[in-house]
Amino acid sequence: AAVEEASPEIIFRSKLPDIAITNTLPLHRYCFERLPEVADRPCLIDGATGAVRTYAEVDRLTRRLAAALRREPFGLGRGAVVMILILNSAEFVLSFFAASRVGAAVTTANPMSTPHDIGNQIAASGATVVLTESMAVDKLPARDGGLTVVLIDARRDGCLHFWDDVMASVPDGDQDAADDREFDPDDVVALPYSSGTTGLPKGVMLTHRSLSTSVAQQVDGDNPNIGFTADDVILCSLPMFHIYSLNTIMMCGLRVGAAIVVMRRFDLARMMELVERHRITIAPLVPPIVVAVAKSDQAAAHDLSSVRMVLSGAAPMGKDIEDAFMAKLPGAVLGQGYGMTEAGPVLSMCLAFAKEPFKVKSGACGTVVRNAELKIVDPDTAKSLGRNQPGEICIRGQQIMKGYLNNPEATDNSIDADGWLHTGDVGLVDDDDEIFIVDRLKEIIKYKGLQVAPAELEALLITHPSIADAAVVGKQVEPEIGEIPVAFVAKAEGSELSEDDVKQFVAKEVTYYKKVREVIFVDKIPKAPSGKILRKELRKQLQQRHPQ
Ligand code: 4UW
Repeated sequence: AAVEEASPEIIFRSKLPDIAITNTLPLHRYCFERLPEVADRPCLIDGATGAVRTYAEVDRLTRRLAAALRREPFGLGRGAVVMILILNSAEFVLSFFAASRVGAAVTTANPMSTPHDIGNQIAASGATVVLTESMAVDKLPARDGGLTVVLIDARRDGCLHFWDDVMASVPDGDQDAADDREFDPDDVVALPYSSGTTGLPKGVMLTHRSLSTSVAQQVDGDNPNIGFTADDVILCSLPMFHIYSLNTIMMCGLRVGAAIVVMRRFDLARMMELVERHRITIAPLVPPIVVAVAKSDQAAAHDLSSVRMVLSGAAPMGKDIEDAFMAKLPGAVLGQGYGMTEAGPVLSMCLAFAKEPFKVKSGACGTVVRNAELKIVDPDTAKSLGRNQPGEICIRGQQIMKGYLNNPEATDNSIDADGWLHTGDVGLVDDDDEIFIVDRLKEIIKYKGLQVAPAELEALLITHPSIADAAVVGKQVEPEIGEIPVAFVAKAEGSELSEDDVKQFVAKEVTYYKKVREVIFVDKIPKAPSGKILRKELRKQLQQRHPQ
């Protein structure tokens, strides 16, 4: 047969020129590179108390914590793994950068998670130290010497207190000063868990190089894609354990020397109060919050005029929501970013956020970030597609993950031999280089922007004695939520199982956002001969039951 001529790939790039990126520094140094200029400026502002910590203080405390983490009983160094199981707080930020300083990787988790999920992640990541708070400490696995636990907000037998024991153990002046210990930019520094395109959550290895590249792609250069400055006051109401907040708020905010207003957790009324009180200029949000603001009648009661930029991402947001929101905050620019944990995470960002902004369309989720390549691939033929043709979005660049921890097979299924990360998202690039996401090939369900892995719920469901087989798919609901997990259940013979029984069985075992919210009983789960669940078929069935 004739050798087929390789057709040239169609690659999309940013409208912003590439820049020189220094991505060989340890991440903490990269994020604090402007320290000399911003030392006395506010870095972290506690939303609840108003307490302010300057850049110099945050740097000093981070060094002190790092010094403690190097000593007994921690003895941490390069290659160690630390779990941060804390809601948004200064302690979260200090712990993250102290771990980076000692060469350790941080695995982040939701303190609202169940003991089962937390235990799994500790075991899978190999974490030997957990920094946590009272609300989560009882969910940690029994400790037989293998785990050192630090509590930020209480004293407890068998745990060290963050301030009184750990920080206090390092005399002033004895803090970690060394900046150039043995280090490789390809060392893992963050290890968030994500299910990616299929299966159970896996450890996503993000390195110093990948994260500093991603931060640079967003906020560096003469015309940064997101024009954050040291004068900005950035709202941090999204959970730092999720990559969106960790990267685009925390790391990018620190890199530019901005003030970050830390909310322990999201609350609409409190958020508006804080915007007014601290004259917040940047509000990174997710679509459910954008909708809540758009619908809220409290918005008029607060002076929100300081907000100049509103970012949305982590789930789809339609043009109608954008338009309703803009009517409430006419002075702000609203735009979307598109991220995926494995992509480092930002693939594309709205160019209306640039220092010299571009005109953009509502409903778009930005243009591919600079210093990266994006292509759209036909899922059937693997050929790259031109403009306005939907296909699987793929991204290549130094920002993407190194791979999944201890899982070369999943890594190879996700990053191909040419270095392209396949996202499992279906989208197109239009004539103005703007990206529109139109569908999802992968299994994940996004409940209020948080990942729900169907495989996890399916594995749980089939442990029920009255369930013969089960499959879980997402169903689109109101934009305040996005999608909910729906379980298709085939009952065991003779079983009297009810919808409520199934819901309660799952609710007892999983974190709130992973609950099964609807149950459909079927005779059989449709499967391919290989045993793979035919999710498309189930989604079609859902649509037929609830025509939109
Ligand atoms: N539109 C439609 C979007 C969008 C989207 C994501 O939980 P993960 O792994 O990761 C994220 C990260 C989001 C993010 C990070 C940094 C940032 O600046 C920003 O925008 C301001 C967003 O969500 O889930 C990844 C999956 O979530 C969906 C998509 O399916 C993706 O693969 N997703 N953003 N704008 N869908």
